[in-house]
Formats: sequence, structure tokens, C-alpha cells
Amino acid sequence: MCLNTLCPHIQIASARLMRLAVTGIASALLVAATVQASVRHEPEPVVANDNTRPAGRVAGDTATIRLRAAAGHWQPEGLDGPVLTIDAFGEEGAALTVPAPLIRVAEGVSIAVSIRNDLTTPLRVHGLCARDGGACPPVDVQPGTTGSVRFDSGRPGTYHYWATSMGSPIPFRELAGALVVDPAGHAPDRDRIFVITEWNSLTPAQLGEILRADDLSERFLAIRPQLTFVINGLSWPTTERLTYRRSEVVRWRVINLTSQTHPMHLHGFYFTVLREGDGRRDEPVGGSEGRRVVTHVLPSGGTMSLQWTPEREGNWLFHCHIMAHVSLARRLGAGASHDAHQQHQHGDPSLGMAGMVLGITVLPARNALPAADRPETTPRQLTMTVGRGADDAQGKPTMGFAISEAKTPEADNQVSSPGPPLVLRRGEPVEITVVNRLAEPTSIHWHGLEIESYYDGVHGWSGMGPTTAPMIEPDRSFVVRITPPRAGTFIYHTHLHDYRQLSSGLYGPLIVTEPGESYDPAVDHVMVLGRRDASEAAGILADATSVVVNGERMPRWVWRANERHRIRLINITPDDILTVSLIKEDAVVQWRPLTKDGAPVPSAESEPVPARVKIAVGETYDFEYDAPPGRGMVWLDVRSTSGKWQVQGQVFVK
Ligand SMILES: [Cu+2]
Repeated sequence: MCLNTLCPHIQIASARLMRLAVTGIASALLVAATVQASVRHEPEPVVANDNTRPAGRVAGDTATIRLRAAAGHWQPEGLDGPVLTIDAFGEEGAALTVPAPLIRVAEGVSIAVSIRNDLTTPLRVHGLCARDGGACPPVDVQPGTTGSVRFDSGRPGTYHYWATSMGSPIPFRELAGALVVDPAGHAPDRDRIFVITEWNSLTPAQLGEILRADDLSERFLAIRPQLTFVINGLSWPTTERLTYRRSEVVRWRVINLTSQTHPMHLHGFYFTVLREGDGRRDEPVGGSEGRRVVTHVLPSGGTMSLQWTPEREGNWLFHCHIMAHVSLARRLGAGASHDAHQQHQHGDPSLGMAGMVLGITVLPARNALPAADRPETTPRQLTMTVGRGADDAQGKPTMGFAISEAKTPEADNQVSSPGPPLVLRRGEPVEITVVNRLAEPTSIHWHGLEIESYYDGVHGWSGMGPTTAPMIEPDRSFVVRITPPRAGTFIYHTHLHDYRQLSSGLYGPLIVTEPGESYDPAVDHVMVLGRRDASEAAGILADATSVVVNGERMPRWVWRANERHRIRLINITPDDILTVSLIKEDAVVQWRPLTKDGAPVPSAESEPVPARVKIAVGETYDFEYDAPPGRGMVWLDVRSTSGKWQVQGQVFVK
């Protein structure tokens, strides 16, 4: 299971890649030893590359790009942050950059790239080849020499190139950048390109030792390297702040040049994934419609092109939903003291997060008319009490929620952990008074809901200008106003990036029904994947934790035979990507995909398929399952992506 900072190493250790890596590193170290005396450059400053300016120059139908690789000093957390010594690319005559210089040409242009290696180690460069379906051999450049390569653009799309001075078989460090081919005859989109890269404190020698070891996990634990993920060379809260006008169309290309998978989540709005790729190919997604999501999984080496329209003003976030990738443990500088209390401090610009997070501010439209007065309707009143639950079977404290249909909480409110379904109706205004009965502050995010910024649940950020939402302190309350515009399956959860709060049960399902429909738990089944007892120490997720469904290790349901059932699957574990299947008599049954993140799936994908889905943290999926007549048993099988069994639930059909 890829839960934590061990992941790069587990991934690299797959047998085929391992051989490659080890030979690469061995030869790298050998050559470095012999040439070190002849090539030595002082590290130079590295600047962040916002990917708005293509490298090189175009003359006729040829783009000429002159790259160099050298040692640099990089400050991903800004000038007050720590200085990292890294290998980086730059253009000849310009500063080194992270990510590497942007290669962007029109389709049909021939690309001539030279690569001067000012490092003391050989460099292997991947991805400098035509995107035409052919092979893409790497280019090796010895220290102190210049290599060159010339290739045609190939097909339009979002691609990448990357290099390693450590013999890594996958993009692993900072020598990596975007390669974009625009369609011939079209001016480039007014888009933005975001390249996610990763850094860790391993030296090539340490990496080589870990890759060669059988007990690589233990070795990694023994070294405990620092690790961080950055967007366009910077770590939150230093990442670029994006500003858009309401109703303007936003187009992004996102490229994952890390060893990890990242489920990328946008607050407050759907985005439509139009294309995705792996660096070599780039293909349309979901037919002509694209795929409407609030979270999209970007695998290692993966790319996506997406579009969204900010319809509401205020502050929003786009971030990886894996807590280990955005927790304060990813902060390298002052935040090395990443105790939970730090994120509770008012005015802390980190919001308790670090690494791969982008902040977005949506301003009013240029010629905005004053907002029309909303019709006077009395909102439905709900109270959501956040409190301490009963201790679990191991005697550990839990946290949870109680929801009541009134403006004031009932005195004897018993919280359930995780929280009960919060059922709202499309188009019906509701006021939820969130009452904090914990001994610590919290803040609740309404994941996937198209909501006003102020109520989005990111304390110190949600809102606009000086008016941002407060943390909900103990014995205080916060009134949230929501009018859900869409029926579907969503999530409420603590937005403190705190393993303890989340894995103690501060999450629950949020269901929006169509007006006039009611939520019928006899045929409408919520399955919330969570994790119990998770905690993070020095960036390593403790092992003694378990995946649970609706809070249970062995959940059970009784479903009516010969009836159509709706399954609402939610993953709100801290860090997991899980494979969920429905199995009957050793065979996967059929189900019909209905929605992803609350939005209908593309019509081409709504046919019955085998009941197996990979679901990452921050995703929801709805399926329809027709229970056959007669008695029977269906198993809910939940596994990690490596196939390790996590939860087995029983569905009694009768
Ligand atoms: Cu991530």
C-alpha cells in the first residue's frame, strides 16, 4: 500500500525498474568518481519557472533550445526558506529553473535541443522525441560534454521531459519540465501550465543503497529523509496566487513529474477533464463531454488538460487530497516544527498545509450587474454538533457528529463516528449551525458542494478580502448557509490537515436529493471509506491503522432481493487509493455507473460494467446494482492498489 513517504521507494523497487535503477546509479557513481576533478561548478541560484514563457527561439520551422544542467541552490519555500542544493536545468545564458524550461511549439515544428552537462555525473534525459507513437530512447550526456537531439513535434498535446543524474527510472527529482505541442494554425490557448515536482533529501549514494536493499522500507525509515512536493517550483504558501474574474473560462494543463499519484481536488467548483496522457500520448477523456469532477487522479508521469468556470467570488484552493502530500510535515523550513497547534494559530498563512496547494481568488466579473435580491425563503434549520464520541473497542477516543432538525442542539445529542448522512435537498436553502463541543478547534469543509466561498470551511482563507471564515473554537458555533444546486453524493469533513481529527471520525456522507425525493436507506446505501487511528510522525504514517467502511472493519448490510439498489461510495481516508469490488460466488457482479463526485458520468460510460472501481481520497462514485431474486450473499471487497486486503463487508440479499 502506498500510504506515505515510502511510496517512491516501493514503486521504484518493482523488479524491472529496480535493475535499471541500480545499473544506472552504479555507473553514475563510477563515472562521477573519475571526472569529478575536471568538472566543478559552484551551485548557482535556481529560480521558480511559472511556465508562461517558452524556451529557445523559433526560426522558420525549427525551434532551437539550448539547455544546460548544473548544480543549483533552490529555495522552494521562498527567500526565507531553507536552501537546497539540487541538479537543475536552465537555458544557456539564463538562470537554472525548477521546473525545467518550458518547451512549447506548434505542431509540425522541428525541435533541436542541445544539452550541456555541467554536473559531475552523467545525465540521462527522457522525453526528447516526437510524439508520433514511435519509441523514445533516452539521451545520455557525459559530464563536461554537450549532447544534442532533433525531433519533430508530433501530435498536439501536453507532454513532459525529464532527466536524472541519479539513475532513477521514473521522474524523481527536479530535472523535469513541460513539453507542449499546440495545434498547427491555432494561437496557443490562454492556458496555464502547472508542473508538479518532488524533492527529497536522499543523496545518490543513499538512494542506491535503498534500491539495492531487500528491506528497503526499514532502510528508508532509518534514514527518514525530508520530502516535499511543489507546483511550478514553489511550495505552499509560497506558490503562485491565481486571480480570475467571475465567469471567465480557466484552462489548465497539469503535469505530474513526481514518483507519486496525486488526487487533485478543486474547492467550490467542478472542473472538466478534457484530455489526459502519460507524457508520450495525450487523448480525449469521456468522449465529447469530458469528465466533470471535483477530484481527478493524476498518476506518476501523468498529464491532464482541464477547464472550469469560476461562478462564485472569493478564495478557493486546488490541492492534492492525500494528507501526507500537503501536511505541514512537507514544510522544510520553520515548519519542521509542524505541531498540530501551529495550524490553529490565527493569521498563519499556511492554513495548516504545505507543498502542492494553489490559492485562487475569484474577483467580480468586469461588467458585473448588482446581484439580484434573492427571493425571501425561510431556510431549513439544522444543527450539526461536533463532539467526542464513545471510546472505540480499543479504548481509543473518537470524534463525530450529531445532526438535528432544529436551530439549537439537543442537550443529550449523541455523536456518531463517523458522522451520519447529512441529507439536503437540491434548491432548498439550509442554515446549518455547526456547534463545536470538542476541547479543540475545528473547521468543516463541504467537499464537492458548489457553495459560497465564506462557508467552504478553510479557516483564515474562505471568504473574500478581510472577511475570511474563522476557526470554530471550542464551545463556539458557525452558521453555514447552503443552497445545493445539484443532487448527488458529497462529503463533509474536517479541513484541519490533521490525521487525528480525520481518523477519529470527523467525516461523514453528504447526500443531496432531488426535490420531492426522499433518501431511502433501504435501497440507497452509503459506503464511506475511512481510516481509523492514523497519525503522522516525522512524515511517516503510523502502521497500526486500519481502513474502515462506515466506521466498521467488517460492515454488514441486508438488502432486498429482486430490487434496484443505489450504492454511494465515498473515500475520505487520509491517504488511500483503494480498489472496491462487489463479488458474488467468486465472480465480480455487474453495476451501472451513475455519477462521479455527484456529476453524471459521460453517457459513453453509463453502461453496466464489472463492479470494480479504483477510488482515491476525495472521490465519490454512485452505482446502480440490481439485486437478483432469491437469497444470496454479495461481498464488498476493499483492497489497496497493491492488492492487499483491507476490508471485507457482507451484503445479505433476501
Ligand atoms: Cu498527492
